Amino acid sequence: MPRSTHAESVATQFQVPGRLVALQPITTGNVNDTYRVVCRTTFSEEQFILQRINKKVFVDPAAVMANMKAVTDHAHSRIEAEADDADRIWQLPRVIPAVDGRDYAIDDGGEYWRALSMIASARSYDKLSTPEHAVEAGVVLGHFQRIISDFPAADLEDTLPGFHITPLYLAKYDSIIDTDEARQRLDRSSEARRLAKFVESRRAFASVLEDARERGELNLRPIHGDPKITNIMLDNFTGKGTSIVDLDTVKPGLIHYDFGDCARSSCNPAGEETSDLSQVYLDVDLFEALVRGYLREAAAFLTEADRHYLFDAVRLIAFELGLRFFTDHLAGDVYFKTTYDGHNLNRARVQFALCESIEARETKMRRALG
Ligand code: GN1
Ligand code: MG
Repeated sequence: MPRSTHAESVATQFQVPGRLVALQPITTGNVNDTYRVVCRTTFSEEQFILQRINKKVFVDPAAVMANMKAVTDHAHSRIEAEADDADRIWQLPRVIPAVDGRDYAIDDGGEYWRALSMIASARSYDKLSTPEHAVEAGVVLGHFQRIISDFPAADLEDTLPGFHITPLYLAKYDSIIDTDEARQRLDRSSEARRLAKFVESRRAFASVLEDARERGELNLRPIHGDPKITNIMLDNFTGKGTSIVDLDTVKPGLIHYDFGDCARSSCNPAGEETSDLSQVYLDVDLFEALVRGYLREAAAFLTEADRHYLFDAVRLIAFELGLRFFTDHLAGDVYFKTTYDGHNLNRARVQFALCESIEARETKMRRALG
């Protein structure tokens, strides 16, 4: 059965009133399959997000959903409690229960699906271009981290062991680079060989955050895990940040992974899918604005040591994502979805170019961080 047929049969298994009218694929994610579902009754319409959880990546989908449910319940009550004093209406997707009461439904093929409420009258962007938008991206990330900062990280399961632990991605790379598939791909492309050299030249830096964590300078907290710019929603009516979505990577981690991922995706005006490396750079004005927005919320919970490592986090997460894309290219594109040959190689080129640009702007970026 094609996946969309499964999607259609599973779309009616959640507690949403009405009959199924439409099922539209949303193609932006690199891992899960996502659809917008429209259901109608005789007097109203309800839309929601339906997602097939990629079991190759998330081996325990039920644990992913337990994390998502616990953190969103907590965040919703914090949002409610602060609503009267807030400068906007904050939104956050709600996990919609299946008809049997579980937080997911399983289709005939054993695939796990979840339903999430839609964020009303808001949209996200692949890249950003104005400082105002950057401020909003920073505020949204800082706000989310703040309202979950008092949720005990120990109550969350580690649903993606090794996620954002750069030395482990390096170890994976080392195990792939010697395979026949990788050697063939390296032989075929001088760009691939150039990227391999890039990895070697940054090897020593890869453990900067994990070393700090081992020394006790940084601590595990609940994190979003994937706060790239496409996961941050702005209110259509006010232009203000209103929500962060894509909550399946919520788990214990370093808040630095989040800050680094948000900054590297927000402050590269070319976006992560460009193939024109001359357009890829870290825009310091956007970064300065992002930091301003972020600190407005995050100053309340960041320690001195946390702040010290924020620059390294941006450099590291750009490097790490490049390394993950490059490793996947060498492995034959087994993790990230691709739409053309060499897609992951190109994505890696972009992140490594961004990493170099971040290095060149270190002084200015550290100044912006205060
Ligand atoms: C993946 O699936 P998506 O697009 O939300 C990846 C992130 C990467 C991102 C890069 C679980 O996120 O870590 O930063 O692609 N998610 C997972 O676009 O690996
Ligand atoms: Mg994601």
